Amino acid sequence: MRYTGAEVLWECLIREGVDVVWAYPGGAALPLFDALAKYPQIHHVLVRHEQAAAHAADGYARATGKVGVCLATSGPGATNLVTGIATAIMDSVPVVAVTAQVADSVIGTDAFQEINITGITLPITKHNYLVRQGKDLARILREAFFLARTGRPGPVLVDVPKDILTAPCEFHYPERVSRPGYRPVVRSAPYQIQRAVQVITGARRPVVLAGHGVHIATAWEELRLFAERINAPVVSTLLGLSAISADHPLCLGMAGMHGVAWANLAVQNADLLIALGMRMDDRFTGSLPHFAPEAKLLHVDIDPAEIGKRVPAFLPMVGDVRLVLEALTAGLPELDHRDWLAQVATYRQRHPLDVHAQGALPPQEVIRMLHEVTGGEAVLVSDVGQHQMWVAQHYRFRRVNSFFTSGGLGTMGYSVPAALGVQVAHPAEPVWVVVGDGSVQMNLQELATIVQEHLPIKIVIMNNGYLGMVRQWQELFHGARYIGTPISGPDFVQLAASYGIPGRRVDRTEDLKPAFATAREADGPYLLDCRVAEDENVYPMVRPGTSNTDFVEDPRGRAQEA
Ligand SMILES: Cc1ncc(C[n+]2csc(CCOP(=O)(O)OP(=O)(O)O)c2C)c(N)n1
Repeated sequence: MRYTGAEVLWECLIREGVDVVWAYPGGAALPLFDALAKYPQIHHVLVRHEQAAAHAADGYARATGKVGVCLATSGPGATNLVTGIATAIMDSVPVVAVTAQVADSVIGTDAFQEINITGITLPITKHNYLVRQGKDLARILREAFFLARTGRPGPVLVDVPKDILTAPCEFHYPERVSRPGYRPVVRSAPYQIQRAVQVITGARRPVVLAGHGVHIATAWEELRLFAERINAPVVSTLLGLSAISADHPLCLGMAGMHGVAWANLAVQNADLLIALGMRMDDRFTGSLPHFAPEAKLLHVDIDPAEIGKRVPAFLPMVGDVRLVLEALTAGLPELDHRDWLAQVATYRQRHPLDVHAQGALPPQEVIRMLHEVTGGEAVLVSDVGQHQMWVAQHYRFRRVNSFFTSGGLGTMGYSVPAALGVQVAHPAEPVWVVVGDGSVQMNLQELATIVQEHLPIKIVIMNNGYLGMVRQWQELFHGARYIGTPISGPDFVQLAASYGIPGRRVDRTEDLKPAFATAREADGPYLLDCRVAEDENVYPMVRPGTSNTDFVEDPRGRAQEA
């Protein structure tokens, strides 16, 4: 049977199990949209901006573990994907981005809407392709999906010239992928497992560090069993949150620049760090020379390039976190770290995460109320800024893989479009978005997509009238000169209403509970515009370049103690 290139593309996507595509049309992409009519099994979501297509595909991928797919036309459509693709590579998210390109015969002539998107995305994709012949299309798509999801996942871009999309095209979907140079190691060697068992058994103050790799490897259960076997506390990175229930007695929460004090102290006083699928990001380690000075590092990652990149590993272990944990737990006896856990408990007693904020509506209370009304079971997407850190600190995730945010790139504008994908992945329950008044103004147009797709997304705006995180740095490090950070916005409740989304403004703590209950009970989407205190800072905070032991706590708390 003969197909056009466009049909081959959809046939390949169906064979890859794709049922939703986040896309925006244009001239070069027209044949793809035209052919889509023949493939009702693929649901096309018309986002309102290509950046949102990439974030939605990313959110869908994080929530399902499947490859997310976005599609854009040539030129500006393709360049609008760039921030979303960069977000995905920084957080190791499997996305296939398809871009239409101008016809092969005019490539290189500055044709209308021609842009070298493979050149632009070379450093931000795991791999990318410009398809030059129709006969290569199926093989390339097969490879693209394979590369995106295997090993350390990441985005792959496939650029397809329009003439290839329209021309008749042979279709043979390859059974196997042949990439001889690409063989991710998934199982660590048995002698390494033995060595690791020895090192872990010999430790007195071990700490497990759970990174995004725990989610990617779906190793939640294995993590819990491992931690319980060795009775070691578990500390998370930002993206490692929700790897283990916050209610678990061994779960300490997040360490790093805005980590909770007791988690940082546990890491800093450990004699062994067992790092699982995390990359020792600078926001996590603080000053490297001061990072966990007494600890040996046992570093497990599927990407050998991450091991020893920032912190030398005493024992490198390349492999899939789930398989490594399984092997380790099988080889380990139950260990007793009563004294160490008692010491960690004193860190928590001495440095509790109390809220000292005054004013009508402290932002931390908004997150605590969100936790209360959702019982810690929400599927939650956060944007980037202070509100993101308050979520990380105050929302106690009880359910695995329930928190989605842009960690590595810190992309403002991520949350609303990513929530589209997360909501499609979780159709049976509402997805909650926590977003600043700055971040929400970066992809507001997606409110229309929410309505068109009947997605019951609940949006909580932490509206402080500032680009709060930057304002905080100005206060602390730039003489409180607030230049470029006071930010105005629309009346978000009225704006939402104009899209057909009901909402409510919240000004006082006592109004939080009924407002959140209304949002939760609402049938469809709902927006809460929470007017939080404008000059609140995120504490604790480790000043950039200093040791994670030297965290600064809320001065109002210290004043109360004195
Ligand atoms: C696309 C993008 N531009 C700029 C920044 C730098 N930045 C980080 S946090 C932040 C402020 C976020 O403000 P808002 O969304 O209102 O959240 P808040 O910090 O007030 O909670 C800015 C500008 C960024 N992370 N991403």
